Amino acid sequence: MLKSACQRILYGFLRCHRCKSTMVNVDQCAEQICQLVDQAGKQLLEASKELRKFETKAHSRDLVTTTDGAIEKQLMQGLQLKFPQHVYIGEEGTAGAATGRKLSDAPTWIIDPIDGTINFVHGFPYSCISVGFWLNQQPELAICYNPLLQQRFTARRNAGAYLNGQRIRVSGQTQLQRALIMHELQAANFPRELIDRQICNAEQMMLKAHALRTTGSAAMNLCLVALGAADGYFEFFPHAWDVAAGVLLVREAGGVIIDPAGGDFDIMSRRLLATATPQLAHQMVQALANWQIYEQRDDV
Ligand code: LIP
Repeated sequence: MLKSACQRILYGFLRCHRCKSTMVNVDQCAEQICQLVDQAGKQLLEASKELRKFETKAHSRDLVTTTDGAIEKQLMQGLQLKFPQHVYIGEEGTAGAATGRKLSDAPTWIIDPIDGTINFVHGFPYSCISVGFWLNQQPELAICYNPLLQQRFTARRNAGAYLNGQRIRVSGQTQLQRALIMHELQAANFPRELIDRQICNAEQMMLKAHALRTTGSAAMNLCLVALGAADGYFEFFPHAWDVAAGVLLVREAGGVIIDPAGGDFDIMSRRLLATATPQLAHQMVQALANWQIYEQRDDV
């Protein structure tokens, strides 16, 4: 399965605009990350069979397990071996300590070792390893692997999106009143006002759409939109590493990725709207117009 899923995203070299000199062999990048994610998937699967102890980070709902750290380290070391010049940004901070979390034109790996860590801790099968490879501040490669459901989503810019090697497409839904919408509500340690805004947005969508669904993983939500199993997804607060791969999957499956206020998507802004069509995007922007949320950027 790995072979077919990865065969689909191999075909060539690319040049880094800014540092003209850097020729990036994207085939090598695709082959290397596919093998590393395959190994990491086995690690995640093994760890999911044991008691999943956790610690908390910024607040009581911001969980981390030893598996998060181990997988990020394994991916980092495997990539740095082949690509010492590339830039790394990772959730657990193994990556990017030197460069901070600023996105430049340089070849950059944006890694979430386990997206959906709370799900992983509880054994709720919506967690995945998510890696996006960006160049010139644009996504080039994407892989989201959920070994619990044996789902491997891969994409390459201008080469399509795939699930286990099979081409996938968004649903084509153009009407909000007929749409299934993914979203996430976060309590974190937010002030009441931010919680109320999220609830107002959920209420707006609940009143207008077919139904709302939540998985607890931004990456899995984007995979479901790319697969056409959901028609839209909006969230305020996802981090760059939660969405760096999923946004390419949705775009290569024919979907739309914008800012929830209608402007261009900015990966560091912690704001995202993904839809099957521009028409649906327009209706969702209108539905979210009154309760926009602006959180601290990832690169600040
Ligand atoms: C999760 C995101 C999700 C968000 C969760 C959490 P993590 O990432 O994928 O969108 O709502 O609060 O941030 O922490 O499991 O990698």
